[in-house]
Amino acid sequence: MLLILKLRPILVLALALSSFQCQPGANGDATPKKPEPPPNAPAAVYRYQIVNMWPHDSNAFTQGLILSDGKLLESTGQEGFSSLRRVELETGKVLKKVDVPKPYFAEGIALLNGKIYQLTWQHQLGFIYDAQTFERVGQFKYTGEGWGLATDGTSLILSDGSNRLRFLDPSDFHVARTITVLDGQTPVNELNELEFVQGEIYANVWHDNRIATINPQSGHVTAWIDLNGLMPEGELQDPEAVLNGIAYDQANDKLYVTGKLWPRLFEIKVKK
Ligand SMILES: [Ca+2]
Repeated sequence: MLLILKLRPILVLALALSSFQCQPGANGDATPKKPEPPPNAPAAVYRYQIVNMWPHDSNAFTQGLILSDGKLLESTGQEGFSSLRRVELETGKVLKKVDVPKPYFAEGIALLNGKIYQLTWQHQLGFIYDAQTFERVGQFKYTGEGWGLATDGTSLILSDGSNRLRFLDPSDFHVARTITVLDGQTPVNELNELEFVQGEIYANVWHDNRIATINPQSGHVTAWIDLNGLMPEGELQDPEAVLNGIAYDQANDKLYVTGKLWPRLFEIKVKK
């Protein structure tokens, strides 16, 4: 009995240590991870608040949107109207523009290490520009369609109209990995314009007024940002004038959204 009593403090200490060591991260990673709902759970739905509203070129068929150094970078689509632009946020004024010639239909863009990467829809060819001068400095190939593009700072993340996202290595454009995007167990297809926001991928979904927020490791939709009502439908004439275009100002934690042929661009705050 006396022996057990003497051993007990050691036992308690050992248990405390083992439970401490098992705490966060099963693989030894002590970094606290954002809790994720179980895979089968439906994603949360968030609403929004308009912080600011700015003019946007209602002839711009927006396919890619980025914020860099306080200016917008925008890619516009449609054959014969495709372009890469630098745009003044507050006025919508186009400060610099290069046209993408026929037959190309420009799609998503990403900015990585001083270069802008721009997809084309069906030509399996991307263009690379110097981010300052817009001089074309190269091109790259990929299979399938090109829809949206973003970067996590290492890879280029490409959507192709399916529920798959490809992570391309920018050194040689090989597919480093892919994720399949699911809301619970439902595939989320037609993923379009993309943005990397605080460790998650934000994705427009074609003809949907909601943005999916996606875990870049698992592909699970963690939430929907419901933007219904943001742009009154009565003000849009073209059925293809849909929500498309997400830009994130990392330095100031500001989120911007617009749509194809929309006359306005919005800064929004997500209400969780
Ligand atoms: Ca974007």
